[in-house]
Amino acid sequence: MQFRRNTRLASAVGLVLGLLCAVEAAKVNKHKPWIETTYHGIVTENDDRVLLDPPLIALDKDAPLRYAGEICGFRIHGQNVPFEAVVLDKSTGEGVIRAKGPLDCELQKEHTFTLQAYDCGEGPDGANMKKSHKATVHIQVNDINEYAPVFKEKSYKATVMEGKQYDSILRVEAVDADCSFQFSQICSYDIVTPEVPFTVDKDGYIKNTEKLNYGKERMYKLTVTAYDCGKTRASEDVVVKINVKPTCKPGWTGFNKRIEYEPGTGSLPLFPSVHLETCDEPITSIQANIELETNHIGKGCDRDTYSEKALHKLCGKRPASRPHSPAANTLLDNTPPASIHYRA
Ligand SMILES: [Ca+2]
Ligand SMILES: [Ca+2]
Ligand SMILES: [Ca+2]
Repeated sequence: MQFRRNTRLASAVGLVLGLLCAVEAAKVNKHKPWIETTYHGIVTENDDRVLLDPPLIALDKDAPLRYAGEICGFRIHGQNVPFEAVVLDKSTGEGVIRAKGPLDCELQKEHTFTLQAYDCGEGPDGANMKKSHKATVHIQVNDINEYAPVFKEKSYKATVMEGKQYDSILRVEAVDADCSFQFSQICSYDIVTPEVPFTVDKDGYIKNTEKLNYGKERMYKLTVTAYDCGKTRASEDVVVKINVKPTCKPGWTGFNKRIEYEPGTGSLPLFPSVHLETCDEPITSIQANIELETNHIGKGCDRDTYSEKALHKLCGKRPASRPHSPAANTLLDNTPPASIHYRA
């Protein structure tokens, strides 16, 4: 009996001493937690996992003491920071940073804020809790290729001269709303229409691969598309119309070389709608020679036997009329169907 009583007493004393020691030890929180000074993180937009370098671990020299040596939390400082930091393991101080919601790289590419770790204090109530210094955290939001290239114009058109080789006829241009260079840059343009004598380069400049012929094709209609550097094709291809203009030749137009005239019908304008094509070149002087010829001289026409005066009368010549310029309404005098020679 004596032996059993002594054993009980010793156990009770030991328990009390042990508890006292534990309480005494827990009351001492000597050290504040320690974290790195700078962290760099990467998160992909529309994801919440942040890959942190170095990994987030808060150390406390009071470890392995309960409470004082444990990490109870991380605190983020900054306005509207879309991240939170949580403790994964109190005793190792391991934690993670994660996005509170989906991130949009197109809205904001980078986030910077400060982070602080705190230990568990001296007991379950967290009394005398100690905080670490503030670390700076930079987080970069990685892009997802969500946007397709979009052409700036609804359609494009240009006019080219036939027989000419162009370095550039026109430029098509597409833009892309993604936030990264890779997914927003246009890497290539492509002419979708097969077998057309045109190429497009990576900057969107279109040129002809051979000289064009107005007689063969007056207008080309090309469909062009664009790809971003993530190989996403434009949401809508664009139409490019290229008109071929015939080569300009300077000279007179708008007249007939042969004119029928019935004797006795009075005066007849020879060139009522004649036009001098100058091909937009500057003019220094214009010279025009008009020669009228009959077709039937020597073929039984008897009018040559008339005197000039009689011919004038017969053909109804007005006294003052005299051919002067092809552009004016030159009057046909006594000449039957005529050939006109001109020089400009
Ligand atoms: Ca501590
Ligand atoms: Ca994106
Ligand atoms: Ca894109």
